[in-house]
Amino acid sequence: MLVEINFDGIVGPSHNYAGLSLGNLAATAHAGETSYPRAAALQGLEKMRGNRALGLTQGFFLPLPRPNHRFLTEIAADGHTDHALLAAAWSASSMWTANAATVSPAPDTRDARCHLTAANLVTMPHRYQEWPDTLRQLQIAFADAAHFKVSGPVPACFGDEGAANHMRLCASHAEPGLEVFVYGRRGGRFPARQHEEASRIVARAHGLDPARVLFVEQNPAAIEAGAFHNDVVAVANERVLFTHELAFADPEGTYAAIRAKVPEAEIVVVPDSAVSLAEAIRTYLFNAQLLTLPSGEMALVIPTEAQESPAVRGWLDAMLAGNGPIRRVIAVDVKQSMANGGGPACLRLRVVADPDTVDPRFLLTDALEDRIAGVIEEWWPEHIDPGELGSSGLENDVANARGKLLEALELPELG
Ligand code: SUG
Repeated sequence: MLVEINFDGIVGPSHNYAGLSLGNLAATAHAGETSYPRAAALQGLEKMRGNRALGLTQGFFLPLPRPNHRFLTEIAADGHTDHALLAAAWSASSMWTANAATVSPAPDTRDARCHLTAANLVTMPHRYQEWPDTLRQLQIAFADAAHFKVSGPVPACFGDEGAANHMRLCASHAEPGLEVFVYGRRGGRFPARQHEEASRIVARAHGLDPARVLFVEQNPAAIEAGAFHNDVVAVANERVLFTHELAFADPEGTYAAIRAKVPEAEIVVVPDSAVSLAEAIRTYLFNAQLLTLPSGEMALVIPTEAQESPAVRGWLDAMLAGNGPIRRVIAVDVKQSMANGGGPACLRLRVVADPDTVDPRFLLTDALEDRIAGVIEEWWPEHIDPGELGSSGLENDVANARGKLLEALELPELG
């Protein structure tokens, strides 16, 4: 039985605000602030708990080893190394698993397996170093080769940021879908992190039917306004696309192409006059989880920042009063992640699969929820000042905390 499983990244014990992502306005605005890794990880866990309580299958990925000694060796780090580069080796950025890989479920692929291609994340040094450890984790979680094909990244000359720039529209998760790859045009003020070439390579490698694939250009104005990934301004689930009016370079052409291929598509467009692009990006209204509940109804899991915005709240209230496809709105507190530009949707990778084919050590249960919470409460640093990055005391605490989690989850292979 194929269902959508959300794999959230457990926020790592080195979570900090180093201001590393140019073009990600929240991350650069909070550079240098004190972070709270324990609170951050518990907020993430609470979101997972909430989604499980809705009756949904929930998975998770573990934080990667930090500081990353492989990277420190590669850059020949020494006592004079630039602090930002050093901080890159400490980043807990793998928590945003929407950037871990691009996923094409079995109904869409030529060999009828679910394909996952690890994202190379080459645009940002702190993210580029994620993929080897991410790939290892994907290979363990999805080791069942009859059902999954896990692949390494596309060549590093093309930037690929994974599922954050990929949407799937379909009548229901288990049926063939239209896969929409959204890329940015290079040359603007901020980097276009998803390159068209990378998207096309992934689509070919996954064996997608060219008739059920679209390549869509992101609106350069959206990147300029801080939408460094398309999932900051649009999200899709089954037959519904929920998008800001200014998300795509050619919105009408994009909607028409989607409707031509998925006749049942319902496109919910939020006009700029109701919620400006700046407000959408500040509040992360679109970085929501759009979920199909067991009842068949759709719910939108938004960050509290969106809930608290009068413009967003007004628009959502009107939407709920109407008879559109999204019937519930649920607000979650992921403020620690939000301050680095990561909302509810950044924190999860969607995989349509039969849960029985996934390594059960990556699937959340009541017992595992308690076990993970116990480890976080006991071992995750309460706070980190960016100046502490590089200290051996913090290094021991971070490595020890992660080690305790691997032990608790019986995943020694990731050590
Ligand atoms: O890649 N922030 C992440 C946020 C990723 C959000 N993911 C999605 N939109 N799917 C990024 O920009 C900030 C880290 C720092 O500055 O310390 C950071 O990496």
